[in-house]
Amino acid sequence: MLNHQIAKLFDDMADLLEIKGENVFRIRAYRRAAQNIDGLPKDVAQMTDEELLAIPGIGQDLTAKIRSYQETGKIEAYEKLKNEVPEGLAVLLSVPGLGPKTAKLFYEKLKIKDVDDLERLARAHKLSELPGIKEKTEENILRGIATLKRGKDRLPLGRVLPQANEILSELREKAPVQQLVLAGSLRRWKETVRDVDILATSKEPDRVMSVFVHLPEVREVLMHGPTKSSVVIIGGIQVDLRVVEGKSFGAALAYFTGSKSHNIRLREMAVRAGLKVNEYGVFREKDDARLGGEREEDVYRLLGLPYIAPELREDRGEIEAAMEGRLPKLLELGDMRGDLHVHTKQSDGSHTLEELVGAARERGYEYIAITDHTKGLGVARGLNEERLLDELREIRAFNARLTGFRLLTGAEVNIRSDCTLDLPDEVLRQLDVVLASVHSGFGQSRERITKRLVSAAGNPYVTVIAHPTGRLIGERDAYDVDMERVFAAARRSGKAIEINAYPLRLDINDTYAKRAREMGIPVSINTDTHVLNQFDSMIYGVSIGRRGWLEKSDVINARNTGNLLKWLKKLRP
Ligand code: DGT
Ligand code: CA
Ligand code: ZN
Repeated sequence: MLNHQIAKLFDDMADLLEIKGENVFRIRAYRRAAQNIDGLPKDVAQMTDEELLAIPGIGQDLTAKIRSYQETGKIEAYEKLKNEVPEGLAVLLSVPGLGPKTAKLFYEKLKIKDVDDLERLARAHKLSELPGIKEKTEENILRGIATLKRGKDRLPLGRVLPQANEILSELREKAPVQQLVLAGSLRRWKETVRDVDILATSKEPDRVMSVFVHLPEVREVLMHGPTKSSVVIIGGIQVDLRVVEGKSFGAALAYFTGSKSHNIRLREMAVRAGLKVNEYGVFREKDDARLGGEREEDVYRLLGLPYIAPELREDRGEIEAAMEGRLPKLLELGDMRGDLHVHTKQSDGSHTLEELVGAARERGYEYIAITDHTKGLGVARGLNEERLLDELREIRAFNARLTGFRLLTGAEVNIRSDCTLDLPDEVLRQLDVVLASVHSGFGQSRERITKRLVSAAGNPYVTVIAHPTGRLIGERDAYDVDMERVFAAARRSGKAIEINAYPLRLDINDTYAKRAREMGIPVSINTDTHVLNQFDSMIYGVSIGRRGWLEKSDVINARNTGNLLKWLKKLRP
């Protein structure tokens, strides 16, 4: 999938244009295009020109650039821009949170040439001696450098999973495999992964291995064995494939799904029961008699446990819960009845109400909430009162013509730096769903940011706190916020917390989701759709919810229309 590489190029182009002081609209167009391409679950190489042009921010010019990258691996305009900007400066731009203006300042005043230089000077507080640079900026830069370095060994799930699934479908097509599944952290839906672990059964392991190491996306073969091979594919992702015997498949799947700490706990239980559990099967210790291993359930059954879903296997209490018969009945994708975070053409989305409703119905939903950005977010053409009220009228008129589906009115309002929202209560009270989110002032202190979120949760008309921690996996850390206090505020006011299912957000994360559930705070799992196929990201949000032990009853948009409306009504003063 080329999406990430192209998105990164466009984003770099925006940085370079900014350094050169070019037209702000041009810069924004590149940024917006980058963001939207990165969020697509579908490979741009497989999209028609028409589909590309439907992506917000992508016109004829960028379509041509995408095609050129596809064909030549290069974008001419990017190469040209890069040559016009000093190399050291371009390196600084790779640090998350360090914008072009600041990078230029450092480059010119401090002659910083690489990331190590930058780190050293930030630690020595040399950066904050420059005008306009605060100590907080130094802290943010150090965090950015840490993210950058960490990002090299763990990749975001949302980047790796589509590529892993592509490999699976190619293998299914070209290799003589019987069973073929993902294992490891991907199967557990962990938010970042180190590599892709694939497990298969086959009568001809040799041929499977040979097809695998010759797949078109393979860039390097690390190991080519008779039943195990390792390769590196485009984007620097390592993929391991193992072929095992059918009678061991379940045991191997349990073993290679992990997590390691979950496996260790299982093996301890086995020892106490006079059993031996490994990747080949479950055996009786005293005579090595084979008791099972063909199916994954065997492993749990023979240890006297109910089946534990992969998303729970982190040794976070799931073994105890299984022993005591109190595992959660986990939420499933099919439980979701609608999506409460959807953008239209009115702000930075790219579709009409009609198109969105059609796509939502195809996914079996009963409702969606239209939540365009509001006026504080100029880059996203946020709606002012007047435009929002127009949209509201349009939604009501459209609703009157719908049967068996409900469009909810809404907005995604900005929680401003001074804790106020960018639309007045008289407007908000007319909406069914109000999402409140932070889109600015990420560098503020923990105290201030926490206060912003707490006060938003206290506003009588806010329904959901959206993407509450502001992170972008592998790119931008969460802002500094005391989520415990935000949760306490949400509990007091009965507000819901979002799991934003956009694959690079996954915000809140799994541990916060678990905490929310423990505190009895309702969760809303939403895709933040701007382009139709982003509706399909719901599975990411549901999986994070499952990693947070959520059940159907914990999630407001797993309710049917009537029950959701009842819940919404009770929330209002
Ligand atoms: P990752 O790759 O860091 O994202 O996370 P995993 O969980 O995929 O870890 P990985 O790829 O090293 O190994 C896959 C699974 O294999 C792991 O979840 C559990 C199992 N495994 C690997 N090494 C060991 C080990 O030394 N002991 C045990 N018990 N299990 C192991
Ligand atoms: Ca792995
Ligand atoms: Zn949004």
